[in-house]
Amino acid sequence: MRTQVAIIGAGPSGLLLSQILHRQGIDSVILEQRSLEYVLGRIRAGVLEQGAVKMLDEAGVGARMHREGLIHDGTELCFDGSRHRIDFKALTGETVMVYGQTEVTRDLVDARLAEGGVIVYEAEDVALHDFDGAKPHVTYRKDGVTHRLDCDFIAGCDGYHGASRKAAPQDVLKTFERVYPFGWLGILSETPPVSHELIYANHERGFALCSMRSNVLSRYYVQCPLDDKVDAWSDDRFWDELRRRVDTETAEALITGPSIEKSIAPLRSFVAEPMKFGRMFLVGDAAHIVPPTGAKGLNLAASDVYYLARAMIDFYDNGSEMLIERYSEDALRRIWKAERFSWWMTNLLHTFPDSSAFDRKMQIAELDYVTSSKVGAAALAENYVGLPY
Ligand code: FAS
Ligand code: PHB
Repeated sequence: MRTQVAIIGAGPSGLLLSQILHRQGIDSVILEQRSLEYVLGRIRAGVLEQGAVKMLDEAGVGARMHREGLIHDGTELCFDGSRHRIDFKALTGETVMVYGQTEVTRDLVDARLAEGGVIVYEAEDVALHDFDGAKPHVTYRKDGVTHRLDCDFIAGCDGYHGASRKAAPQDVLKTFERVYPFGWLGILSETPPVSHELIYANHERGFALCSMRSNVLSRYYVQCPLDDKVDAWSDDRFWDELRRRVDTETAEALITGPSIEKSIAPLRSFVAEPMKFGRMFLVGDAAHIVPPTGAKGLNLAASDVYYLARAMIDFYDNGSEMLIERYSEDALRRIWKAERFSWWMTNLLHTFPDSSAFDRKMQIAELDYVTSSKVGAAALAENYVGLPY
């Protein structure tokens, strides 16, 4: 089998890249190790920057997002027992879209399949070959049969644990990492959100976040120890802890209900450089991870796809390799600024086991500054709504 672009991974990166290339007449095949049901069952991101919204519109998959998504003009920071609003729209003229990654993935899969896209689910033992040579190709096993997929390019969209970064020459690859000493315990509940915007709470007991997927589906998180277990958290324990970490008004307004999903996610900052190895490119979580505090993970995947799709289209339309050669540099410039913002938000809002009383005072002073200074609030707002591509 042959295609122009072999894409490994049918998460948001792989699907969005395939859909955008298809609309420019460039064919691709996506190889996904899991089943579609498994991929759709993962509860992940919730907030889209305008850049990602534009990418989904350009990919022709924005209709349901605009129908069902929620436009948010701002967010609230809760500390010292009160909430303080950051007005994105007034400070930047921009807003964000609240629309779950599960729905983004579903919309992209529907579009790819409706437009004849080839997605091989449950593809096992995907391996990358000769991406530095004349015959880049990928092999994989499906239903016990080994297949070879010849291609011009390989896009490694296979996430943090994927095969692509592992296939890169390890003497060339440089990685940068910060692992945080806590995780996020998240639940999904079929209850109305406690507020019409997100609330990020800094409390001495730990961070909490009040988010949502729709007006009838809420998403909440509390910071928990890295070695914590989901089984140790009954729904009642979760709701009690969430109430203790937010302001009184929010705690009293909270409508609780049974959790329909409950999971713990670790937090890390991670970047792999470079993101191009011959004819193989790393995209999205395969190249970088951010702590979800800044809501950047899915949005960085979208900007990587923007840079790579632009480069591939230029190559096929004009025979130019300039943007192909610049992909890693262009993508990393935006990635590092999002890494900084996500690291900053995580340090601002979480309790750290080794924090001193002085460190805590610095956190509260920084929160007081960004919520009382127009310039400070604007700096947070422009990063949250998304820096330009
Ligand atoms: P993905 O990991 O989504 O997709 C990679 C795909 O490749 C997967 O389907 C995987 O099965 C497949 N794959 C892996 N190895 C393979 C192989 N060898 N062969 C074939 N296929 C392979 N971001 C936010 O903005 N906000 C959040 O709140 C948030 N919460 C998150 C919670 C968790 C638990 C995790 C893990 C991530 C979270 N993220 C969040 C980040 C997340 O949304 C990612 O940024 C986003 O999924 C990136 O998309 P992809 O790059 O496509 O990677
Ligand atoms: C979510 O709704 O899952 C979400 C929203 C914003 C974040 C992190 C997670 O910063």
